[in-house]
Amino acid sequence: MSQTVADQMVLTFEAAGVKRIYGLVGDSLNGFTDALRRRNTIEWLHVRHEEVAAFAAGAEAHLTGELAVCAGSCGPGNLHLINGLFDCHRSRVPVVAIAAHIPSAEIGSGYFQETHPENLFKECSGFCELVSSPAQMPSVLETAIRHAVTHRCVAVIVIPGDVALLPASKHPVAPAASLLPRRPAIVPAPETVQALAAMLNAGKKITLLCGGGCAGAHADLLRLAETLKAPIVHALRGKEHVEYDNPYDVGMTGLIGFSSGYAAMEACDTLLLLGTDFPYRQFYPTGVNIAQVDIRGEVIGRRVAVDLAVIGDVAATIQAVLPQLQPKTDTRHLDAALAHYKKARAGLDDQAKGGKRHLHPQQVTEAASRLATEDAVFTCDVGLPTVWAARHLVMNGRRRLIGSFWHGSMANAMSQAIGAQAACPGRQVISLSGDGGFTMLMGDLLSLKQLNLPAKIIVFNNGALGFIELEQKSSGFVDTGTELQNPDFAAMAQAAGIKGVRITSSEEVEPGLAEAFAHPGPVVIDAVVNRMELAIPPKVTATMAKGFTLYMAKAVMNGRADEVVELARSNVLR
Ligand SMILES: Cc1ncc(C[n+]2csc(CCOP(=O)(O)OP(=O)(O)O)c2C)c(N)n1
Ligand SMILES: [Mg+2]
Repeated sequence: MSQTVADQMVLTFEAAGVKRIYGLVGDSLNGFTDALRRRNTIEWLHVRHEEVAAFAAGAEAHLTGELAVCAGSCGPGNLHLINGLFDCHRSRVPVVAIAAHIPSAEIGSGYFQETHPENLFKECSGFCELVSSPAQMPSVLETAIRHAVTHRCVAVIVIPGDVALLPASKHPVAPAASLLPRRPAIVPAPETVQALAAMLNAGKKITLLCGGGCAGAHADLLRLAETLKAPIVHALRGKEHVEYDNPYDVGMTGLIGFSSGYAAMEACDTLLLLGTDFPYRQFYPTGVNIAQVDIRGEVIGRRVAVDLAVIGDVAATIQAVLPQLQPKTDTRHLDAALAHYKKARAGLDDQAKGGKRHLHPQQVTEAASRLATEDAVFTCDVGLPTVWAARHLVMNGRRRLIGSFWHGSMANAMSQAIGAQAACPGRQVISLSGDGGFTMLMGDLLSLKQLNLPAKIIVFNNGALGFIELEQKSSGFVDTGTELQNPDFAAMAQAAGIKGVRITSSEEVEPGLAEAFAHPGPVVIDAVVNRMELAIPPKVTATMAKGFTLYMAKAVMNGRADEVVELARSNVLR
């Protein structure tokens, strides 16, 4: 049999080092999956929902830094990829998606399952093209791959099922050295480095805000902080890269951050933003000098007015500027920030202690962090699980943390755990799932068993869409539509042939997690946690207090006085 376009696609992915493709089969995709089956070099990981395939590919790309691939069949099949792809695109991880398409002769006829993927995928990709002929395919796929790895984004190739089955063109398969160009180091211009040095030398109280762009720059950051006697605040995406082994760490800022991170930014006279696009304007200080370092010049200054824009890698920029810095000796700003952090940290650690009356999610997270392996991969669902992860997971430079930190979609955690576990079979993978997030894409619990992925899924079973409930209460709304009536998730897992562990009290946390982590296969840990946890962010404390007062008044008026008492009790009498 002569080589088909689909065969050629498989060979190209193989050359690009792709080990597995996540997806779900369908008529229009059969040519491709059959080519995969015949060639037998790339694994087909079939999931129950295409959204999971996209999240899983994104997690693989996040962990490995390499290209990952997902695929969906025509119409609804690839439409289901979209939410997960938005997450990949906004998290800036290299993913190629194959969107199989209806028969080429029918495009535009209003055919069964017809959509226009080039339009649909436009917003969640940096490259999206329709392949209409065999001669066109190699160049489109190669460009998609180069686009994804160069810009760390999603690239989509739309291909009608019949085109995939046509004989391939005579185009040779590109080698890896051509498909996967290495990103060069970006060093800022010499006059920019001088201007940065001048600003930092003039500053008396300097604070660093560090984001995901600080990956790989830990040692450089510490040298900079030491030279400047500067506290290091991080945004959530910076946590896995900057928080560990860091004597200058003063915590996270932002809506779900804690007070010391916010205070260290408020107290400075010079703020240096390093590899962060931290979006919340209200958390930036006013009336201070600000320099921002990023590899993408276009994102500089879009959150806060900056005095100096620096295009460069974080590590390369620090290395360039350090020789021009006069080491500072005054440690008062740093000392104050560290003292504040110590207090804030103690308060948080206190919340993670076992409660007498309730099982607190903070305790479960802290114990999971303590009992997990040194190179564990954690994923956390959007909602309160992200808050607990940000505050109670301890990173060490080898552990990883993946969430939906830009797109902010629910149901990311278990889906990402699937990709993380598939890409790193030897590592412990722990999903911190909300009961809302878990049940949203619960069908793919079955994939853990079917694909033999031993991920540990901790479900924070608080019987509610908790984060939103908290938001509603804190803005003075009486909470509506947030109740979740759940089954016993551990029993449900058992019924599906997956180990289930149910934890209902503080004493059961350690033995329950230890048992789950020791199990060689997948496990669902149903942690029945307190519904009414207060996770009050720093700057909004005052407004929240007002909101809570209003809420309580409304709740009392609505005959829910018991709840008000319970809320107060469960947070005071832990
Ligand atoms: C797909 C999607 N739908 C809705 C939301 C809005 N939202 C954000 S967090 C949240 C609640 C999450 O509930 P759960 O997973 O149970 O976590 P909890 O906060 O209760 O721990 C909702 C509805 C969202 N972010 N994504
Ligand atoms: Mg919940």
